[in-house]
Amino acid sequence: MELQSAIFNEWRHLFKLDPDREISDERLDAICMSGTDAIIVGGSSGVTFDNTVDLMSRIRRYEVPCALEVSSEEAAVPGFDHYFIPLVLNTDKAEWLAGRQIQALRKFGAFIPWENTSAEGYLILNGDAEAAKLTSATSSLDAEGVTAHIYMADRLMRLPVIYMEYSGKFGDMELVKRAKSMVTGARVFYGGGIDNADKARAAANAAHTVIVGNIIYDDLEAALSTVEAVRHVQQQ
Ligand code: 1GP
Repeated sequence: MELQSAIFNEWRHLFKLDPDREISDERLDAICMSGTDAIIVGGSSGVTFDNTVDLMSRIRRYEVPCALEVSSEEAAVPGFDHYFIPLVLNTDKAEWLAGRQIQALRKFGAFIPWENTSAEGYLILNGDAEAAKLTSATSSLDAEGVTAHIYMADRLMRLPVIYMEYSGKFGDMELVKRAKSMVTGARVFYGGGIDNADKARAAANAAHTVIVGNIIYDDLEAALSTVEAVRHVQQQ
């Protein structure tokens, strides 16, 4: 099985939709028809089987690829194009790195579509984010700390994706660039605080893939402007 040829290797721009948040048909239509490379479904809390199935079936009316970030075993829903399993790398609480995941694998390991499933090594870098509080993440990493985590994720664990997560806040692009310059196999995802075309461009210059979340719900036009902005940034 060749993980490195995965579907997401060509993805530059993603919209992230939260099953626990309301979105109108009109807004969803605009997002799915925006030209984004894919939709990723996920959230830090309130994600259930029912609200995930509901959102997936609405996105499925469109051709856009759709991936699920499986953050709780109850919300593992079949029918997505790809599955990401988050492993939080910058926490002392092992349950978020491999504990809950192993509990889920005990039950569902034999049913997982492995060829469409990838681990995502998360670095949660905004201490105010819900995910940081939930997982007790050590979010204040300096350049040396990020470097060590990238060695761990990319060289030792050989994870296919490293997700630099600043959810709710625009992050330190120098750290993101550093991560991208270091990786040998992983793809660097960046998400957090992208709410206009300029920030989308800056993030697309720093990371392989940029993820736009909150602004979808707050300012649809601004969200849509990020698609075009990312498309015009050449991948280095
Ligand atoms: C959240 O990284 C994503 O998991 C996107 O962040 O919601 O701040 O855009 P925002």
